Order: sequence, then C-alpha cells, then structure tokens
Amino acid sequence: MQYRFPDTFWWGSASSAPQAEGASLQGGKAPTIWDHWFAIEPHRFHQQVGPADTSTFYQHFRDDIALMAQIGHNSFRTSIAWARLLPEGRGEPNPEAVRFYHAMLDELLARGITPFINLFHFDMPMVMQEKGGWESREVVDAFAEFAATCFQLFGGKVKHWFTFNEPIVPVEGGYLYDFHYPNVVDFRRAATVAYHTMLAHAKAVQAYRSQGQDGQIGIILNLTPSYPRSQHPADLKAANIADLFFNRSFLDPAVRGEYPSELVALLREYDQLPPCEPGDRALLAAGKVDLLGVNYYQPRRVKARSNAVNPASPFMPEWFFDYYEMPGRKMNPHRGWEIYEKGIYDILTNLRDHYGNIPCFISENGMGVEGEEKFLGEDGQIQDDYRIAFVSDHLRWVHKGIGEGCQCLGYHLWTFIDNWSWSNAYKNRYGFIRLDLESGERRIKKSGEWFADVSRRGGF
Ligand code: BGP
Repeated sequence: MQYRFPDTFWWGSASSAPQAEGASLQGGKAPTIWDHWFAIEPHRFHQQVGPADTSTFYQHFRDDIALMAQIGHNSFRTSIAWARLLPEGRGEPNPEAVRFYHAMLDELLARGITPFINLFHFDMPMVMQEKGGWESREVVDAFAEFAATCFQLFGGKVKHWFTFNEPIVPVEGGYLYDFHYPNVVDFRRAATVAYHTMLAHAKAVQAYRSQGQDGQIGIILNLTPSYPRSQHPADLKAANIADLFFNRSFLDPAVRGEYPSELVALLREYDQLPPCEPGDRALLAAGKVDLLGVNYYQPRRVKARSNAVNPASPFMPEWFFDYYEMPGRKMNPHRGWEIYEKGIYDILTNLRDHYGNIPCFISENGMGVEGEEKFLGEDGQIQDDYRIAFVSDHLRWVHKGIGEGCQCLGYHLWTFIDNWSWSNAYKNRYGFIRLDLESGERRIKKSGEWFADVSRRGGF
C-alpha cells in the first residue's frame, strides 16, 4: 500500500444539526436565524428550499449511523443545536432534546464511532439574535452557559468538543457580504461580531476546563492559504493582509491566545477596532485550544490592488488586495471553486512551523457537485469517481505532511449525506450517501464504498 496512515487515524465525515436534523420547529426546538430568514425571504434560498427540508437525521439517526459504520467511519462530527437544547436561549434544557442527543451519542458509541461535537454551526437562536446576536456581550455569556450545559450533560460520552465551526463565516455572511441573516454590510460591526465570537469561544473553553472534563476542546476553522500572484513586494503584502483578515484573525487567538499585532495596528489605523473591555486579553489567553479542526476547500489568490481605494467607500478587507485567477488553475467544474490539493499540505506545515505543531485534523474537505444525478449509473448508484480522485489527491498531501512531522490526526469528508446547505439548499451535493429528496431514500455512492475500503485498510 503506497499511502498508509497511522492505525489511530480518524476516518469519517462531518455534518451539522441545522443541515441534517430537520424537525426545525419540532421536539421543542425554537427558531434560529435560518428559520426566520427563510420565513421572511424565501426567494433568497435555492429553489426556495428552507431549513425544514433536511435529511431528517432527527428521525432517522439510527439508520444513518448504521450507514456510517457500513462505510468505515470510526468518527463523526455533528453539532448540538442551541435552539433545540435551550429553546429560550438560556435556562433549563429541553428534555426532548436531551433525550435525542443522548440517544444519538449512544448509537454512535454502540457502533464504535467516536462522536466529535461542535456547539455552533451558524445557527444563532432567533431569541438571541433579537438581543443583538454576536454584537451583544449578553449573547457571549449565554453561549458560554449553553456550552457549560452541554459539557455537563454529555461530557461523559463526548471527549472531542469544538466551540465553533468556521466562525468567520457568520461574520462574512451576516455582516460583510450579505449571504447570512441579518444581512448587514458594515466592517466595524463585523469586527465586533468576530471579536465577541472569540470571547464566547474562550469562555466556553474556560467552562470546559473548570468542570475538570477529561477530553479535548478545540475550534474548527476554514483556512484558506493566501497565495500572492508573484514575489513582487506589493503582491506579497496583499497576500499577507488577506491572510491576516481571513486566517489569522481566528487562528492566532485560537492557538496562540492573542491577536496578531499587525492586524490590530491596521484596524487601529483605520479606526475599525471593536470595543474591548478590561479582562478580555486574559480571557482570550485562556481560550487556547487543545485540538484544531481544519476545513479546507480552496485557496485564496490575491494581487496588489490595481486601482486606488476611494476613501469615501465603506472600509472592507478588499481595500488592500484584488482577487486573482491563476492561469491554468484546476477548477471543480460543478461548483466553480479552484481545486488546489497542495493547499492542505501548506496549511499543515504552517501549523507545524508557526503554531507549535498543534494537534489537528482535516475536519472538512469535499467536492460539491451541482446536478449530480447526471452521474447516476445504470444500477442507480452515483458514480462519483471525481470525488474519489478529489479525496485521494488531498489525502496524498496529508500523508506527505504526516511523514514530515505534522500532527494531523484524521480526515473527515464534508459530508456524510447530501445535506441542506444554507441558501444553496441542495444545489451542491457533497455526500458519501445520496439523498433522494422525494422519497428520503439513502444510497451509498461509489465514493462511500471506496472510503469504507480505505478506512478499513488504513490507506490506499
Ligand atoms: C462549509 C460549511 C458547511 C457547508 C459547506 C459547503 O463552509 O461548514 O456547513 O455549507 O461549506 O458549502 P456549499 O453548499 O455552499 O458549497
């Protein structure tokens, strides 16, 4: 076998409560910003399919977990929905939710699948958004209480916890680029949201440690290596600033416990710093993670700006760079994203060399395909050889990184089963398992069978 991985390697996939559970207003669950946004602006969602239309994990988790075992999962990540566990945002847990999450965890453990549990996957409870969402310190405290409740209830069964999945995405979507509710475009508010998210993260980490829990706690970040067009100093500077905004704004506080001084200086210069309070710095320092989840889909390629910035325009990261399409780049023709497998290795070696070789794993990587039914074989199975190539090409670079001392402990595909993907709904299919939207029927794709084999043999 050419690419052999450690026996302890985590093989599995990732999902999230809001994208898979369904029952979005059942079982005592209160609405999130997604239920609300869909109710007021359904036309913003692909084919007007909203958060109630998922793969119904809430009802079918036992069947799904059986399928996970069948395709060789030894680990699986999902999230606990804040609005399900604490319908009022704070206070007493909803007993139906407690029963559901215990049953789900028991089922995973009974099948030998280690649960990885994340606490926030873009699903702000509406009751908390009404209090200001991440712009409010009250919500920061409420999140820390929710986290503490989860650790108390489920800490005996869950030893791998994550505070946030891709915390930059609600910042970008909700406060900069208009693809999440509340659809604000305002950098300073975005910076406050980003900052408060990290305070919430740190408070949750503190709560975990103060309970004397015996597992690990981390965060899941979508890292997009920033590549300059050329080695020209202006291009290098552009790439460095993009890296500060889009990677280091979360990576540095999460792993080093403090913000990069260059980023702070830049925001100060443009009067964009969020409001800080005494004690914040010590809190952030206490939030350093044990384990980092790395989501990697595509690189970010930038060049120096070609036009001067109009100082009257609203402040944006793009004041400092232009995007750049590398000639000859490889594209995923079905999703419009660049495929650059080496990016995953560059992330791992950067963590090894500049972030104390923090233990990490690939917590999402995957290939979205629009119109995947065109790859249905005669026997009704999706023949997704493109996904097998995508995953194995990335795994080769992960393997190389491990061979060179990077502490990458596992690989999770995004995602287990085709799922509801926010305003893209079911536009792009990502799963190892195909979901028939009409009947709800599940069918293992060719990639799922391939993955079962890789996981059982420990390589390929
Ligand atoms: C990641 C998110 C997932 C999922 C995925 C695919 O950023 O963590 O929740 O949405 O992206 O996204 P899309 O369906 O837009 O291609």
